[in-house]
Amino acid sequence: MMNIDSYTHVRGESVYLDDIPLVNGTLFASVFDSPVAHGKIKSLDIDAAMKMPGVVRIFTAADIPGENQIGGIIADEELLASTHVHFCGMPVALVVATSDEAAKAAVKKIKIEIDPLPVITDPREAKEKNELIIPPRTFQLGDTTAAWTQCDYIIEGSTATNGQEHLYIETQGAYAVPQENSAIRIYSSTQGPTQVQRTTARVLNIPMNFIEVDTTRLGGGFGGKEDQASAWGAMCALAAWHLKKPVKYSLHRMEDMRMTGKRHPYSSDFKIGLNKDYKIVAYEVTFFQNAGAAADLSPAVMERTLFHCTNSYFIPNVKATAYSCKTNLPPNTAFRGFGGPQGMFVIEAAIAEAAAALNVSPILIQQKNLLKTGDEFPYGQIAQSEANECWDKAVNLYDLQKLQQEVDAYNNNNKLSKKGLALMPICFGISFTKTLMNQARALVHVYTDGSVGVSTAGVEMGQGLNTKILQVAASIFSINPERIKVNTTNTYRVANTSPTAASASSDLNGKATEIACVAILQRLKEVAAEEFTADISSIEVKEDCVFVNGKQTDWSWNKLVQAAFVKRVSLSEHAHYAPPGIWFDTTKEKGHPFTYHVYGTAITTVTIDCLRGIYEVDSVKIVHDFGKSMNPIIDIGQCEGALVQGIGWMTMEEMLYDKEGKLKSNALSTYKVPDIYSVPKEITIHFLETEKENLAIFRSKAVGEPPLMYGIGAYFALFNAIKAFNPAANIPYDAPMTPEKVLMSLYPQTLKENK
Ligand code: MTE
Ligand code: LUZ
Ligand code: MOS
Repeated sequence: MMNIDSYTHVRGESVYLDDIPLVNGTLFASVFDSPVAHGKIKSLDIDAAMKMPGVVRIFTAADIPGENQIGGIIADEELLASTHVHFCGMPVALVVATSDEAAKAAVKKIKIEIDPLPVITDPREAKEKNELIIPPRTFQLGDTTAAWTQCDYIIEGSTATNGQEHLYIETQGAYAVPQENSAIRIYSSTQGPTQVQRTTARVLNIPMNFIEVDTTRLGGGFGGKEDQASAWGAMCALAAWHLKKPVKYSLHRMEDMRMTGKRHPYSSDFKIGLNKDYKIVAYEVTFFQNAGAAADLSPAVMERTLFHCTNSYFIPNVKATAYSCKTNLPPNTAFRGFGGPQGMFVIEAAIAEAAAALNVSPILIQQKNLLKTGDEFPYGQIAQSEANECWDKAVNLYDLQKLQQEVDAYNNNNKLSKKGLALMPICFGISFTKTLMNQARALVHVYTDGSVGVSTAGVEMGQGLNTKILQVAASIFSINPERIKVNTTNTYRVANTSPTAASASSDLNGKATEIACVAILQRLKEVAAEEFTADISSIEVKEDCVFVNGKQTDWSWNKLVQAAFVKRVSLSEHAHYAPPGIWFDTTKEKGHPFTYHVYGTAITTVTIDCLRGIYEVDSVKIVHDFGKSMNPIIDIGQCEGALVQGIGWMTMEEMLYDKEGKLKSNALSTYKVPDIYSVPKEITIHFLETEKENLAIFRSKAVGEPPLMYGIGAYFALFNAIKAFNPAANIPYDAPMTPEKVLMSLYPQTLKENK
């Protein structure tokens, strides 16, 4: 089935936050944010701003009736700064005016005096000064200390991966509309409607049942709206509550880039030990996560880094420690992969460094250490591994030997242009690592004309969730998909929802939808059984008709639904799903946190221009474990999109804060993302269809995040191309590998001498 949103998308009719028709009298908000990364507020002067045309009111921390607090995991983040600012871009005041332009103009007139305090931007410096968000955590398997003596080779090194701007096409925003009895409806561009509801209730000190959050769809979230959409919802609600008027705030791109957190930069140290057979015997790694100025989701992101620190390899002795370091940057947050990619980069760098030291191909070390079914992850879960299947399929299907020969031949024949090739296996755990978050609900109504309405906890953000939900309902009822409508995500219809995240929303919400539809279908079958005086087991509903003992009757779906209604049988169901069998004990750092894992392998080939340092990705050839894909068109789209987003993070997206904590890459003129010219010339995706245990919905597997990590392959393919030009190159493991860095690695001596 084609994505059900494509029709309105191509006609420009899809509704995003900024397309919602405005209620008469709507006011517009804009934030005044801190120009300084750390300091004590001496004075805030809003007099000139208040006198600007169209300004209605300016809100500060003093106007908050409830708690001035938006921290989810830890209560450490104010909605509006009261006495101190902790990062450049921290909201201080909220201007409300009769137009967006008037609000923006007034923001410029606000004056603030701040006594500066020391600014930290580097996570290692934060760790030295004991500025930590939470105490460090360590995952351990075997005994690394004893294992070093069994190693024939021991290699150490350091790595860094930079942050990444989400760059959802639709910026953050919210629209709060007052209702009777002081209730508030908030339209929000959020992945977590319940999070917006909960945060607003806390800020306004009103109960959650007075706050309705409604989300039609997002123009992208990528994790950036998992937690960080709440602030704008709460601000609009704060103003609407005081003024009894609708208030809207849709951020401008530069406001969004300046004020919101991004993917966490990491700085890491590794030590890897191998034996003569190239088996990895021991691995120690320390992660320094740059959390920014408040916890946000950093503790959970840090945890997933630890979970994925060995990628798809089995290593018998592992010790992985992570520090969540508090710096004066905007609080960093969820971003597709959620700390997993950062952990995987380090083990891949360790393997590359070991391969260079031992003068063998990294491919040999990767292949020899792939996870097998029955192997234990450092956190105690036993692997059901598809790693070898994906790897072998990729090597054979795409003829790795021939690809490598082509690269070598090209490099022998070309002096100023070199090719590089790298393999990137992935392994990603599916489930929120916090077990309680793995729950979802669906509300299904069959109307008396036979049409069906479905509401779930899931948010459509371009990933095709609504199409998959519709497929579930159409398949269980066996009716024409056109009879079904998937409705907006709304906290009055489905309550206490987890954010749409962790790639698990089709699994969880699809399953809840299935359970609701099966329950309704069962009641409908009972009605048919009575009508045809047949046993319920002989009744089938297929293709809009009722069948008895395999024979079609003259009862259509519509007739069945009407008969049920006349008999006063419920045509509605609210269902709950929580995946069984998952748990984690943080006191032991062991458990079975993931329902299952997703595997895959990518072969990436690149060409670098050795005069200019610029490069192209020639091809990425993937074998990916989709389970039994519910929707191959959507899943290919997810795979391609995630891959390109991963390549962007690894190669060109260069986020830059200066020493004062000011974002320099603050617009699309200074922050480069992949465009049509920089995507791989070829992307081939082979479906490894596995029909194993049904752990998700209809034997499919989650697809949203895992393919992002194939992008890491582009970094190492570039690395290998540089080595082909300059075998002595000492390339730092410092992503992204921008053309500047490629050039520096090609000619380190010459460039130094010319400086
Ligand atoms: N695809 C599009 N087009 N837009 C998005 O914002 N977010 C990604 C992924 N794919 C995203 C996307 C992220 S971060 C996640 S966690 C999953 O979609 C969430 O949706 P799912 O659980 O339905 O896969
Ligand atoms: N969000 C979250 C996530 O809260 N917990 C997770 O484990 C997770 N994983 C991936 C993406 N978002
Ligand atoms: Mo995705 S980072 O789980 O929103």
